[in-house]
Amino acid sequence: MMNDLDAIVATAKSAFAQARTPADLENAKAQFLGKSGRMTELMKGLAALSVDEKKSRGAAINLAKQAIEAALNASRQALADAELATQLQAEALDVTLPGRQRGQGGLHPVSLAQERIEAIFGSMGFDVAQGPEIEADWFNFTALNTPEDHPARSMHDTFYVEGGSATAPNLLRTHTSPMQIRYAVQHVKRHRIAAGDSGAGLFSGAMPEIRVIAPGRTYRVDSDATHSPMFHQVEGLWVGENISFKDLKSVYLNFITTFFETDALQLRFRPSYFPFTEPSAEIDIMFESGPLKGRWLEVSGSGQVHPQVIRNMGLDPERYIGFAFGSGIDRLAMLRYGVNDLRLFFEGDVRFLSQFQ
Ligand code: 2NL
Repeated sequence: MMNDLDAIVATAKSAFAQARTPADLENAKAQFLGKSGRMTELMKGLAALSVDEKKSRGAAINLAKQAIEAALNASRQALADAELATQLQAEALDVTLPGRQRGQGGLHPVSLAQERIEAIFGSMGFDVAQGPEIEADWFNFTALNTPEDHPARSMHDTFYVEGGSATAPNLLRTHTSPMQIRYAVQHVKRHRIAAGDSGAGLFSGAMPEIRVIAPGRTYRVDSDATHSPMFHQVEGLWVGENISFKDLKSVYLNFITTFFETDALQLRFRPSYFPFTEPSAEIDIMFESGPLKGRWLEVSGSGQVHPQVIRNMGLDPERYIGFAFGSGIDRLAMLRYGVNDLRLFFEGDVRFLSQFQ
């Protein structure tokens, strides 16, 4: 038979065990050990007993109280342990997981292609010239021997911008050749002054060769799967006293085999027409292996710089002659990286771009 004290101890133990929080537990404690708790009430009851009864009843109550305190401490400890376990669980750290890193950026494939082009022509002694994308009509068309009524000058093909005049409109350059004109004019000015020349008229004195490429953004009113209103071009120019098509062929062949990292390709010149070169030729290549094998691919326009363009550089065409070419960087990048839609380059989709890191 359970006496009244054992019953209180059992009730206290089960009340403590049910406590889910320290606050629950302290409330339960108050019911048994507090000022008006069950044990305190029992102690008060001792006053009415005889000395002998007080002794034995008091000892029994004390034992019960100690049992309740022990159960309370055990429950406090259990709650603290559980809380610690929960906290450790929440803060669990798997030191074997890979670290979280800041995303690694990378160059755009068109920039990668442009860097390769600059390095390759740099190794052949070409300077790299960069300049304005908003150009004057003179540098973009007239200096390049483009007739006043040439269709390329129409609003249909060229983006004209505010700020120019009717006779000298400002436009978005349609190729990077205007930069080569700027470069050539500066080159000629500098060297004729260095040679003690007065600087008037066309220059026919001695001068170091002009060897330059002009890479960069260009703009035309055109937009479909193979044309973007903004695209990238690289033009090359080599002007000296005896620079011929054989130099163009060796330079371009060296460039294209290095760019694509293969000698297994053929190169051909196909007669063409540009206002700024005479004669003019398209340059085609054909890979002898790989996924593009066996198809002629147009990669550049080229030609011997037109005498009028040589004059517009300030040079005497009786002494100076050379070649020029213009290639689309985007198209070269598509061929090199196996991209089949030009628009992928300009949509900014990270899933596409991150493949080039
Ligand atoms: C094309 C055609 C070409 C040139 C660009 C050039 C530059 C100067 C003088 C003479 Cl400064 N010519 N550039 C010459 C022939 C062709 O590019 O369709 N490119 C994609």
